[in-house]
Formats: sequence, C-alpha cells, structure tokens
Amino acid sequence: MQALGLHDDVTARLRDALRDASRIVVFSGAGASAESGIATFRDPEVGLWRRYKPEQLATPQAFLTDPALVWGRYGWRRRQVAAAQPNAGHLAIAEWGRSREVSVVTQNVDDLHERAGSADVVHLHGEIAKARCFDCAAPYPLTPEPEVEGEGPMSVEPPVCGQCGGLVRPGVVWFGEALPEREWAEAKARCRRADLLICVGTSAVVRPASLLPRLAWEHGAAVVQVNPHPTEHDEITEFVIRGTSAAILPRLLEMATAS
Ligand code: BV8
Ligand code: ZN
Repeated sequence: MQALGLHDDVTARLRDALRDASRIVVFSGAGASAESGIATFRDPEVGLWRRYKPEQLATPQAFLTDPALVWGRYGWRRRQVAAAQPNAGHLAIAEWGRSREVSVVTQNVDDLHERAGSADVVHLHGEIAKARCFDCAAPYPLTPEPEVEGEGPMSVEPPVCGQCGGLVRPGVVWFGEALPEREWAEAKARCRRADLLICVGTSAVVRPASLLPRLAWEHGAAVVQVNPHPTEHDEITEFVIRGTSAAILPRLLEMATAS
C-alpha cells in the first residue's frame, strides 16, 4: 500500500481525523486532473501553446484583443477534457461521497468530478463546457468539439450571440473577474461547517479560492494537503502528504472507511 511519508503518530492522528469526519470538503485544483492527462496551469506548456502562459489568455482583455486565439485555446482544452477520463483520485472522492457527506469545491473547469460520480460539485471558476454571450450573457449551447488531427487550429472565430450579435465567450471566470456569487457563498458555507478539508492539486496561488483551506481550518476543520510539491497550504496542517491525487486519495479513502 502507498506509504504516506508521515511519522507513525501523525498517521494515527490522520486516521482518526479521516474516520471521525462527517462533513468533508474536497478542495481541488488543476493537479487533481493532471493524471487524467489535462495540463495544469503552472506546468510548462508544450506543443502549439508553448509560447503562451495560460494566464495570458484567461482574461477579458485577451479575449477582446484576439477573440479567435482565445476561443481556439478553449476549443483545444475542451477537446482535452472530452478525451480525458476521471482518474483514481476523482473516483475515490466520488466513492467517499457515497458513504459520507462530501462536497467538492473545485477551481477546475472540467467535469471530471461529475463524470467520476461526485454529486455535490461547486465550480468556483466556471465550466469549460458552458459558453455565454460576452455582451448580454445569454447562454450559448455548445456542440461537442469536432475530432481534429493533432492539436487542431489555434485560431477559431467564436460564434455570435443569436440575441444581440455579441461574441460568445467560454463560461469560465477569467483573471480580474469576480467569482460567481452563489458558488462563492456556497463554498465558504461548506468550508465553515466542514470537519475535514482535503486540499488536492492546487498551488494556492489564485485568490480568493486559495483562502478556503485556511477558512475551514479557522473553523476547526482538520486539513489534509495532497500535493507532490510544497505550497502555502502546508503551513496550516501537520497532514502534508507529498504524493499525487490518483495515488494518495484511494489510500485516504481506505483509511477513512476501514473497519
Ligand atoms: C478576482 C478559469 C476580483 C479560467 C481561473 C496579486 C496578488 C494576489 C491576487 C491577485 C493579484 N493580482 C490579481 C489577483 C487576483 C487574481 C489572482 O489570484 N491572480 C494570481 C495569478 C496571483 N484572481 C482573480 O483575478 C480572481 N478574481 O480576484 O476578482 C474582483 C472582485 C469583484 C469584482 C471584480 C473583480 C479570478 C481568478 C479565477 C481565474 N480563473 N480558471 C481557465 O481555466 O482558463 S484560475 C486557474 O488557476 C484555474 O482555475 C486553476 O485551477 C487555478 C488555480 O491553479 P491551480 O488549480 O492551483 O493549478 P496550478 O497549475 O497552479 O497548480 C497545480 C498544482 O497541482 C501544483 O501545486 C502541482 O504541484 C500540483 N500537482 C501537479 N500534479 C499533481 C498535483 N497534485 C496532485 N496530483 C498530481 N498528479
Ligand atoms: Zn448577446
């Protein structure tokens, strides 16, 4: 079984926290989808997109400057998501949710938590499978991305809104844009009442989402950090597990549910 790299006494306290938890929040970032083959934000880009930092294209200004480049980028990412499968980490979280109250609060815009079977998923940064008009916000139904050779085109003209003629944009939250009010309020409410928060696959760089683990901790939750690399969130817990989501989360589920 995958060792967690913790001292025995810490492992014993972790086991108790996992077993005793009844209101669990899983706070996930791009690392939770990495083992499904979806690039994270801060791993270096490869292929066609290697010349761009993701943040450069994830802003309203970038879209207005070059709508076709940004729409092409999201088309490439939608294809990546459509070709991906939930990994063992997503599946363990969904399995956990069948025997305990587990809320997934995710920064990710893919639907892998839902496809793994998680029923309660809050998307803080929107969903890449959704789109809306940039001007009047009318929802725009997306058809599945056509199969393409290789990475496909970089520049693709975005559709035009049927209501007002505005440009259609991805249904995600860009840098400089406020998080959706309902989802942000739901996420904070879940973190305040949680008795356990599993923080998985996030670099803790992006605000205000990265404030949530500390909010849960300040309200008495035990926090578990699952990340191959150190982040700011290591400071609020002794349960720092240097490992990947697909390797570690099934192990945590076993500890939580072992009789
Ligand atoms: C807002 C959707 C205000 C789009 C995203 C200066 C200082 C502090 C803050 C700011 C600042 N300047 C600007 C800000 C605010 C800004 C911000 O935080 N910027 C950062 C870059 C400094 N935030 C905003 O703009 C937010 N809005 O503040 O609004 C406001 C209020 C009222 C009215 C108007 C405005 C909006 C932020 C949302 C941006 N949109 N995504 C899209 O997807 O294209 S954020 C984007 O980053 C993704 O959602 C991503 O999930 C998220 C966070 O990144 P991570 O998920 O953590 O991913 P990352 O690649 O960074 O890290 C991966 C981690 O996984 C690593 O730690 C790695 O070690 C680990 N890992 C790798 N493999 C694995 C693994 N872990 C486990 N298993 C593995 N296998
Ligand atoms: Zn419109």
